Amino acid sequence: MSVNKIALAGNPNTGKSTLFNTLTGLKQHTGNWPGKTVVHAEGSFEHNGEQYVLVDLPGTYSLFSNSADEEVARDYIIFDQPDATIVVLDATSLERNLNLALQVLEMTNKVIICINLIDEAEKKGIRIDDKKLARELGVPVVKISARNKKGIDQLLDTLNQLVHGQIVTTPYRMTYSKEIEEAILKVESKIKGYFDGKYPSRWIALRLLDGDEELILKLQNHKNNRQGEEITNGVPVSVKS
Ligand SMILES: Nc1nc2c(ncn2[C@@H]2O[C@H](COP(=O)(O)OP(=O)(O)OP(=O)(O)O)[C@@H](O)[C@H]2O)c(=O)[nH]1
Ligand SMILES: [Mg+2]
Repeated sequence: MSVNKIALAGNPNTGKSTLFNTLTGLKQHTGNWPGKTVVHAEGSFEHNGEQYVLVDLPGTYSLFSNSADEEVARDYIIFDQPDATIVVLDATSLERNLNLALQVLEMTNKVIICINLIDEAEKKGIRIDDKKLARELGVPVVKISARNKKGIDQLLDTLNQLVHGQIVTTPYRMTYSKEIEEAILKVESKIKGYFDGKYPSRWIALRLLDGDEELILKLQNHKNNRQGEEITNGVPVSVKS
């Protein structure tokens, strides 16, 4: 049976680790990400007979690799290509939190928006129209309270449907000016050919147009390391000689 890799992303202090602990209980390992003094927590759980590995990414406000935390979170989504990324948002400051959500939506189709601290929002009289948000963002939106263990079953059922392809997403993507969109198209077609469509080409095109040279080196390294490997279900498997 295959194991589904799930990432938890979000701003600092949105309850990612609380959700992580709720889902994984005591089945977790912690350490540092390779070469970084950034805590890595990984745990596992089962739902409906399905196995999941959950990775608690560092909390960040963006994913532009301006810090070790951002780099770790970005690289995990781009290179490890989880089966789903749950973006945890704070219901009491949605507007600020949606910035990171939009960045994740540009990187992958497999996203669930999880609005946490819904109990706090209710206390403050904030009402969130999750259905409207889901329509506008093109991905499932689930409201939870990780601390009070509310909405967890719905989150897990949504996750189950997403990893089985029963939910098809159409993530919201920013449209830029005509000049930028033309430049994206040109760069994107080259990227698709060069990387065999393995990475999110529009997102890479945007990063390259932004002058992220370090990303080019990383992508090249990743491509070279993958040569001689066969990819099965998104997981590299060494080819037997
Ligand atoms: N009221 C309420 N508080 C919550 C909920 N979920 C988490 N918290 C609290 O929010 C605070 C931050 O939670 P964490 O789980 O540490 O947040 P985090 O996203 O892992 O934070 P970083 O690791 O710093 O990015 C803690 O005090 C939690 O107890 C919730 O559903 N309701
Ligand atoms: Mg945490």
